[in-house]
Order: sequence, then C-alpha cells, then structure tokens
Amino acid sequence: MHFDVFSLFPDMFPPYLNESILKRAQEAGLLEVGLHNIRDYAVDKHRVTDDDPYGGGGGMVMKPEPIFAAVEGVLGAPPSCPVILLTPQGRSFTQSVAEELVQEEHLGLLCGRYEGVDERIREHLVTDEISIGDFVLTGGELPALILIDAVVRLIPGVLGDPDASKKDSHSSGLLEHPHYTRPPEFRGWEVPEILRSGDHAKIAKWRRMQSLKRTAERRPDLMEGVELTDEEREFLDEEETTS
Ligand code: 21W
Repeated sequence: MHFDVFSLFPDMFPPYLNESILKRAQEAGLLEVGLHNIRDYAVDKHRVTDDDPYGGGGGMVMKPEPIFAAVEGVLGAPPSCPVILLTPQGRSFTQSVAEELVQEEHLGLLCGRYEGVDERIREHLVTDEISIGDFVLTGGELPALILIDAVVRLIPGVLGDPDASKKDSHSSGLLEHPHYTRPPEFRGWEVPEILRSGDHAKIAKWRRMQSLKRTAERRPDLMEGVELTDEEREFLDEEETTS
C-alpha cells in the first residue's frame, strides 16, 4: 500500500514511521510512504503557504496554489487516487473506516494547519474528509499517522499472525478479556486459577464472559449489536445486581 502525505511539517513523520511494525512493513515492501512538503510547491520569493481570511477575523488560511501544485504534481491532475483531508470537520475515523481504506492501493493524505484550508481545496481537490475524534489538535499530522497506523496493520502480512487483526476488540465488537503473563503470583496478586488449568474450553468461556462483563460496564453503547445466549444474559444480569 502506498500513502503520499502532504504537510508543512513532513519531518514529524519519520520518527514514528521508522520504528516497530510500520518500519518492518516498509522493509517488507508492504508499505511505502511518500512525504511531501507543501512549502516546496510555493513558487513566490518567500514561499508563502498561508494568508489572511477573506472577510476578516483572526487566524490564517492555507492557500490553494501550493496545495494544488503539491497534490497534482505527485498524484496527477486530477489525482489518480483518493485524497483525504484530515480535518476536525470530517467524518469520524473508526475501525470500519480503516477496513474500508485498506482496500485502496494508493491514498493521498492532506494535513491542514492553522484555521484550515481554503474551501476550494475541499470542493475541487479533496475526495474525503476525516476527523479522528472530538478534541482539538494543532494540525492534521498526528491524525494522518494514526490513520496510517490503523490501516497498515490490516494489510495482510503486516502483523505476525495473519489473523491477528481479526481478533481485535473492535472487530469482534467487544472489549477484550483481561490478559496475564508470568509470574503466577506478583506481590501476592494471583493469576486466575482457570487460566492455569489447561482446560481450553473453560478458558474460552471465561474469556467470553469477562469480555461481555467489561463491555457492559465500560462501553454499554457497544452492547447494542451483541447477540447473547440465555446463559450469557443471566450472567450479566447477575453481575449487574451484585456490583
Ligand atoms: C483545529 C484545525 C481547529 C482547524 C475558532 C473556532 C485534523 C483534527 C485535525 C485544527 C480548527 C482532526 C477555531 C480531531 C483535530 C486538525 C487542527 C478550527 C479553529 N477557531 N481530528 N474554531 N481533531 N486540527 N477551529 O483537531 O487539523 S483531523
């Protein structure tokens, strides 16, 4: 999969992209990320990329010319792939959006700064707008990294276990059960006996019940789409009345 990122701060990307799983994905030829500095496409003497808003008010707006030149220079005119603007006004990024985007071979990611981009960029260059959540950041660079991270781990072969991403809590629709590793006792706190019993059917059932209990407690909104057996429903009712 190939991403081309357009930003005023492309140096923010390599420190994250060049570690761990994303580094390995690039070494394996499963991921390619082109980093493009929008300022390199500004042709005036001072290479200006922003300007005052028409109509007045504070803040600066990213100018259209350098962004069109950068995106069309790299991706063609019109661009040969989707161009996603990271913006607080975009549709919310979720696991299902990540699953949709991993179907694409090539994506352009445009990172805004300041108060935002000239509206003509949205109207005539960008094909999709994505927000990573309802909080205010300083720009689209971290959102672009988050999008890349979530999408790349869904590319077959990127995670060690080919089915690893299918076990994700957000794919099953439930939060995960508790995890334990050695030692069996730490500061007097023991690992649940059942996990050390070797009885895999019992362990699977315990994990399912823990998953349901956690999800019901912490994310009741996620329980909407979950199908429960009679036994699971009774267990949850019991948990609710005893806690
Ligand atoms: C933050 C740009 C605020 C524009 C007065 C009223 C990309 C982002 C961003 C940013 C504004 C994402 C204002 C979640 C985010 C991003 C920078 C406009 C200014 N002044 N997802 N409003 N959160 N943020 N507000 O911030 O570019 S995806």
